[in-house]
Amino acid sequence: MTRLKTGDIDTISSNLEEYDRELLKKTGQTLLGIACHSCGMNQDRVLDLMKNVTINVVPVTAGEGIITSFSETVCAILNHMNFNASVTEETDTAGVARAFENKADAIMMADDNRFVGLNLKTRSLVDNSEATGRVFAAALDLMVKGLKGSDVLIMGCGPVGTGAARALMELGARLALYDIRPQAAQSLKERLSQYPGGNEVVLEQDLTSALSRHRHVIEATPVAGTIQENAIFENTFITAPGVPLGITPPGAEKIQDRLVHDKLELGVASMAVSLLKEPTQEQTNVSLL
Ligand code: PYL
Repeated sequence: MTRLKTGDIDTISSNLEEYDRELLKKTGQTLLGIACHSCGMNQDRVLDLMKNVTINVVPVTAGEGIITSFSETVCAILNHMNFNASVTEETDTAGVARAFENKADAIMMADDNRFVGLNLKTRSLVDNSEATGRVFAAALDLMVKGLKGSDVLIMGCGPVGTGAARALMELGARLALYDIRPQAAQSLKERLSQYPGGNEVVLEQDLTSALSRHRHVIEATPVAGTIQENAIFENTFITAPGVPLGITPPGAEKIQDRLVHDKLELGVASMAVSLLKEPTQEQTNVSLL
C-alpha cells in the first residue's frame, strides 16, 4: 500500500464542493451518492441514519507516524457528507479512550498497515482498501450506466483490486485480471470462484494486449504510467484508485471526463456509509453470544 504524503492530500479539504460537481458530471452522483451506491444503500436513508452518528478520527503516531493533515482531511470529507465528525486532540490509545469518553458511535484511524472504521455499537469493521476497491467499482458502474454483462479489466490484484473484483462480480460484470505478479492474479481468480460466473474470470498475461481489448478498466496498482495515451480509446472508461495515478499525463488529458481518480475521498466516503449498515441477523446473533 502506498503511504500518502501531505502533498497528496493537503488540497482535498478546500476542493470538496468542486469535486462533488466533477463527480456529478462524470457519474451522475456526488461523493455521498457514489458511496451509497457502493453499499447498496438508499441516500435518503443514509442521510437520516447519519444524524444520530458521531465519528471520531484518531491520529496514530505508530510506525512512520502522523501524516500532516491526514486526520483533518478524513474529518473534512466526513463533515462535507453531513456526518458529525471530529479529530480527537489525543493520539493513539489516549485518542481511542477520548472517543469512548465522547460516546462516539464510530472511530476511524490508520497506522502504516491498515486504515479502518470501527462501529462501536454494532462492532462492524470496514477496511479502507476493501471499501476503496468497492467504491471505485461503483463509480465505474455509474459512469457507464451499468456494468452487468460488461467486460472489466482489473489492473492490480492486491487488497484494493480484490475489493473492486468482489463488487464487480456482485454487479454481474465479466472480469479480466492482470497483475505484474501472475500468482497474485491467479490467487484472486481462485477466491472469486465462489461467485456466480466466477469460473469465467480471465487471467491476462500481457497488459498491452489486455488494454487493447478492454474499454472498462480499474487501475488499482501503486505504479505511475501503467496506462499510456495509445491505450485509451473514445469509449474507454477508467476508475483509478491506485496511488499514484496509473495513467500518464497525456493519457489523462485524452480520456478527460471518462476518468475518476482520487487519493482518499471516495474510500473515506464509502467507509463512513458502510459503518451505517444495519448489522445482519448473523452479526446480531454473534454479538449476543
Ligand atoms: C489510507 C491511505 C490510502 C493509501 N495509503 C494509505 C496510507 O497512507 N496509510 C498510512 C496512513 C497513516 C496515517 C497516520 C496518521 O496521521 O494518523 N498514522
